[in-house]
Amino acid sequence: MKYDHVKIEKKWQKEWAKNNIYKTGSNQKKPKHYVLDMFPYPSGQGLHVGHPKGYIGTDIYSRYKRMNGFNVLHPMGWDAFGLPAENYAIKNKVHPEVAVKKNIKRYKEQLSILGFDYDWEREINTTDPEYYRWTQWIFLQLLKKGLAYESYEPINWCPSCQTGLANEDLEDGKCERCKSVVEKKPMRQWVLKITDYADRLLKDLDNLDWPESVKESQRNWIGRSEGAELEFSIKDREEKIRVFTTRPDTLFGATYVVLAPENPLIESLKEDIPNWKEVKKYLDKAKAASDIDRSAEGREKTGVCLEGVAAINPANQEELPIYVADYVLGSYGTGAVMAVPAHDERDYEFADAFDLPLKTVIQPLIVKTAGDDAVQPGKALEERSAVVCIVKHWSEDKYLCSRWKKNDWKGFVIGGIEQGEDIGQAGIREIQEETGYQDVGFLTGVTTVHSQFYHAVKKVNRFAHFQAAFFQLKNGKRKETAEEERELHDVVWLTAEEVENFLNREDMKLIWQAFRGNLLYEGNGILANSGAFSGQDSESAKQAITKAVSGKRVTKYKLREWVFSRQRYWGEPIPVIHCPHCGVVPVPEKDLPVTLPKVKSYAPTGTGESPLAAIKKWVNTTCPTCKGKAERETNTMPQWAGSSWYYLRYIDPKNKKALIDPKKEKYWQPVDVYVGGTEHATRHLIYARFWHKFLYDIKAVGTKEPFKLLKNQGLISGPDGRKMSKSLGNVVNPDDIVERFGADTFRLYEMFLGPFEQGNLWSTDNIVGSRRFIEKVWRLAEKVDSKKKADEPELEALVHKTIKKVSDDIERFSFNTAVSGLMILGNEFEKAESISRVNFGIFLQLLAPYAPHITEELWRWLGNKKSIHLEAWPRYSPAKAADSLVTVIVQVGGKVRGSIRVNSDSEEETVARKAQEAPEIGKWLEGQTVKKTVYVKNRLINFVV
Ligand code: ANZ
Ligand code: ZN
Repeated sequence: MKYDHVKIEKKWQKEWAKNNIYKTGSNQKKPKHYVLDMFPYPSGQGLHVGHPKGYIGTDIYSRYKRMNGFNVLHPMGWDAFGLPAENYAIKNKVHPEVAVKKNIKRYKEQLSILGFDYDWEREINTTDPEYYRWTQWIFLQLLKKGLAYESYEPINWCPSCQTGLANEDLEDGKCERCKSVVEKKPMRQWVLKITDYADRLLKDLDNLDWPESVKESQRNWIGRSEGAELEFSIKDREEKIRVFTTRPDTLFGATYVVLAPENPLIESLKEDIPNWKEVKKYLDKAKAASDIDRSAEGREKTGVCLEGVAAINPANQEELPIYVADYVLGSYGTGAVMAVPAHDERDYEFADAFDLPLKTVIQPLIVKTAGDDAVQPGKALEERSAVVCIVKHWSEDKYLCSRWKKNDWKGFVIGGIEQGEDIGQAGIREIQEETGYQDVGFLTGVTTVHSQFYHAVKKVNRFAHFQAAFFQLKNGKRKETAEEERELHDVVWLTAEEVENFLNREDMKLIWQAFRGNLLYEGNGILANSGAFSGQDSESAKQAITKAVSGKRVTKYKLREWVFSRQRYWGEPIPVIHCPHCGVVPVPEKDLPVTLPKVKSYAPTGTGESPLAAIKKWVNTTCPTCKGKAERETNTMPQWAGSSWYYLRYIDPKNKKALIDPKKEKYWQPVDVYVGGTEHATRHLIYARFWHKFLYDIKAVGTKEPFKLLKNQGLISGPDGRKMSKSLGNVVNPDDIVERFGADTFRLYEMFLGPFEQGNLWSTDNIVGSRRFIEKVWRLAEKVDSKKKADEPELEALVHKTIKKVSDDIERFSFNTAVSGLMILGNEFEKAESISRVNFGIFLQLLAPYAPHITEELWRWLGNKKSIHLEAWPRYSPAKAADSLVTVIVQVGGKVRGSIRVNSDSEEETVARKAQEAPEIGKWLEGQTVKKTVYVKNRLINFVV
C-alpha cells in the first residue's frame, strides 16, 4: 500500500461534501459549541501559509467538540466591503463586485484543500444585499435611538484614500491602510455614539475569558478618567476657562493655565492680546501635528503666552498667566488645563522650558504594603516627626549615609524632633549623637515626605513625618559614639552617584531626588500650602476642593464617537433620505436593502463626496414621509460595519424576516470560542461588543457579550523572520505545500511549530519531519492484528494516557503538546510486534482532528462504515492508564547508554534481560563480558564489564 496523499485527500473531501457530514446539528436538546474564526477579507493575493494557522486550530477544536457529542457550529464567510477590495479593483480596473467574487472563489478553494470542517451552507458575505439588509437595519435602529447622528466636527481625512476615517483606523496618526499622514477636515458625517457604551464596554471586560493583553488594550483605548471640571475666570472679562483635571486636589499648586490651540476662547480674547501675531502663528503651526505626536512622551514643549490676559485661580483668587500650547489637546476634556508643574510631568517640562514657578502642594505619602516593613494590619500607627539629615563632607564632594544593621534600611541620619526644637537643632544633635561629628552647620530645609511602615527594630507601625534638611560639616572633628549607636548603624561617606544606588527606601529616594533639584511628585499624599485644606489627604481633598470652588465631578473617556461614514463606493449605503421639508428621513424597513447601484466609475471623487453622489438616477428619490422630491444619502458605511454582527447571522443565515430567530439565538449565543489575530484588539472587537450591547438593549439578542473565550493565534513569519508579504518576496503559498506534502502534513506541521499563541518561523525544510510521522502512521496500519484482544499492559496504559493528554491539550488549545503525545504513542506502536485493532482505532481517532484525511482512509480500511469524524471521542479509562511502569536508567561500564520502561518491582533478572534486548543498549554490550550487574531498584541498572 502506498501513501498517496493527493488521491486520498481529494477523495475524502469530495465524499464529506457529498454527504454533508459537517452540517450543523439542529437538535437543541444536545449541548452546543460555537467555534468562530475571524472571517477573512478576501484580498487579491490569496492566503499564504501564515493565514490558516488559526483556522487549523479552530478546525481541530471543533472536530474534537463534535466527537465529544456537541452540536458544533463552525462557519465561514467573507468580510468583503471596504477600501482594500475597492483599491484593488481600481488598480486592476475591474469592478469591486467582480473582483470580490473572484477573490472569494480563490479563498474558498484554498480553504477547501486544507480539509476544514466548515458548514458551507451557512456561508455569508457582507456584500450580499441579503446580508447587508440587516446591517442597514441595525443602523436604522441606532438612528431611532439617537445613537446615529449627523455631525460637522472636523474628522480624520486620508488624502490618499480620499475618505474620512475613524480614530480606530489610524496608526500613529497615519492611515492604517496606506500610511499617509491624515488631516483634520471639517465635513458632514455620520457618527455612532459609542461613548454611551463606554462604561459598560469597560466594566464587562472583567468577566471575559480573553487574553489579558487584549483586555488591557481595550481598557486603554476606552481610557476612563475620573476628575472634575473647574472654572477659572478671566480677569476683567466675562468669559471663563473650564478645565478638566484628574487632580482637583492640586488646585492651589496651579501656576499657569493652558489652552489647546483649538480652543475657540483664544480667538475671542484676540483684542486683549498684544502679541496676537505671534499667537496666531503658533496656532497655524500647531494644526499640522497629530494628537498622537502632540501627546508623545518627552516631546519638546512649545507654546506662547497670551499676554494681556490673566486667569483667576478660584481657590485663592491668584492671577495666573495663560498660555496656548499644543501639549493640550482640543479633542480631550475641555481643551484647557490648569497647569500644576510640581505634580504633573508635562506641566513640569513646560514650566522648565518657560521658566514658570513651581508650587508644591502635595507632600508625598509612602505606604509600605509589601515586604518585612509593610504596615502591619490591626496595629495602631505611631506618629512621629523626624528630621532627615543630608550631611555634606567638610572638604570632599561626599554625603553621609547611614545603614540600619538589623533590617538593612539604607538612608540618612534620622532623628526625632523633640519638644521645642527646630529641624536645624534636632538635626545637629542627631548628627553628633549618631556619627560623632561635632561641628555641624545647618544650611536649609529640603522637603517633607510622610511615610508609613513597620519599624522592625522598634516593633511598631510608624507614621513618620520626615522633614529633610541640608547640613554641612565644618571639619572632621569627631568623638567616639555610644556603644548602642554603633550597634544600630553604620555610617559611610558616598559620592552623589553612590548615594543614588545606595538608598533602598522609597521615602529616602524621594528626599534625595528633591535635594538634587527634582521636585516633581505625581503620587498621592498630604496637602500643603493649600489654605484650609492643608493637612488633608489628597484623595479626600479631591472632592472637598471641587465642592469648595463649585466645580463639577465628571468622568471622561479617551474613546471618541465612531465616525461611521466613508466617501467611497464599496460599502453599505447608509439607509436615509434627505428631504428638503422633512430633513433626515430613515428609509422604511420594508424598503431595505438599499442596494448599491451598478456603476461604471467608482473611483473616489476627491471632493469629499462619495462617487454615489454622481449617480443622479440613484440619488433622486421621493421622501417616504411627504412623498416630495428628496435625495438619498450618498456616504457609505465603514469596512467594520458588516463584521460587527456577522457572528449572529451564521446562526440563522437565511432568515428573511429578522436578523436572527430569537430561539436559535438563545441556543447558540454566545460564541464559545473566538480565534483571530491581535490586530483586532481595539477595532473589530470593540465595535462588535458595542453593537452587541446595543442589540441586547433593543432585545434583538439575549446576551450582553458576544464572545466568551478569545484566543489569539501567533503569527507565522517568513523563513527570513519577517512578516510574510508579497513586497518582501517571502510569501509561501499553501497550495504548493499541500500539493507536495499533503494537507494532513501541513496541518500537523503548523500545529507542531510551537505554542498556538506564540509566533513562529515557517520552514519548508522542517515540514519533512511531520510528513515522516504521517508516513509512519500509514505504515503502522500494517501492524494491526485484528485477532489481538489487547496490547501489552504498558502499551494499553500509554494509549489511555494519550487519550487523556490529547483531550486536555486540545481543550486548552495546546495543540503542539498533543501532537508530541501522539508521536510518542506512534513510536511505541512501531516498537511493538503488532497492534490491536481497538488501540490503533483509538490512535486514529485522536489524530483525526489534526489529520482528517489519512485517519479517515485508515479508519475505513479497518472496516468501519461510518466517518471517523462522526464517531464518539475515545473514552479514557483511568484504570487502564494506571500502569506501574517506571523508567530505569541503563549503564554499561558506568556510562549511561539509555533507559527502559519496566513494571515497578520487577525482578533484577527481568530488568537485565529487557535492558540487554533493547537495541540501543545491546550494541554497547556486544563483545563484552558482563562481570556483574548492579541494580538500584526501579531506578538504575549497571552492567559492569
Ligand atoms: C491638573 C493636574 C495636576 C493634572 C496634576 C494632572 C496632575 P488623563 O488621566 O489622561 O485623563 N489634561 C486635561 N485635559 C487635557 C487635554 N485636553 N490635553 C492634554 N492634557 C489634558 O489626564 C487628565 C489630566 O491631563 C488632567 O489632570 C490634566 O492635567 C491633563 F498634578 O490637571 B491634570
Ligand atoms: Zn419629506
